[in-house]
Amino acid sequence: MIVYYDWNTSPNCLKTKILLNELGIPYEQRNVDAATVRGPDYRAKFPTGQSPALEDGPLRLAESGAIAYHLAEKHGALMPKEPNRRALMFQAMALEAALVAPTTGGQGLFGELYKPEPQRNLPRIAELRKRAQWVAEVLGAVLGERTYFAEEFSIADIQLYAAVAKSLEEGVSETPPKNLVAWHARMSDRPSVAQAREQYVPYQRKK
Ligand SMILES: N[C@@H](CCC(=O)N[C@@H](CS)C(=O)NCC(=O)O)C(=O)O
Repeated sequence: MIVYYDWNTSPNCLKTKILLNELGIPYEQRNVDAATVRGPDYRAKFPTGQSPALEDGPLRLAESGAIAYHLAEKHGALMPKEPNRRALMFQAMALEAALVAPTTGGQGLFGELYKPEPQRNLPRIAELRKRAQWVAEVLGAVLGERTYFAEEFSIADIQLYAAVAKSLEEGVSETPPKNLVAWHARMSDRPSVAQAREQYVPYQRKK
């Protein structure tokens, strides 16, 4: 059985939880925290020292995107078969890793905002906020009139959801594209997402 390492405050783990819910496959969950992922036992298995991570038989896998590709492929779900839709899925997966995560993730805006106030880099925060607005516009333009990023629901929507939800819900973009707001509402209504969010305890800003 798959062993899944979950950190309940992690938006990256939120993606994997949604994925597991959508696939409906059995797995054993091991809860981790900062001390676990930074410890030598965990790092010996997963050199990045990050969650989410997975053991699937002899396979040890970190990186939410790699986990998504692996499980979707293995279970023949959540990846369009039609080549153009599949290409749109790859594009959205790449945008998440190349644009969204570096802008808003732990190395980006939210990483900066979650530092104790005296350590925050205010000019960098201002720059990242502007960039986050631009990234939201790019995502809105890429999504266009579609219901989901690859026309049909896919791992790309799951991969983008955590950061987009956090940004929209925390008011990062002053004027987020309407179609992206509608996509977020559509995603939040999915039972897999609602259920994953029940176990998710987002980081709180430090004063
Ligand atoms: N690119 C990775 C990012 C994973 C990541 O940053 N995980 C954070 C939790 S959200 C983590 O485990 N950080 C390790 C630490 O804080 O020491 C992914 O998509 O899985």
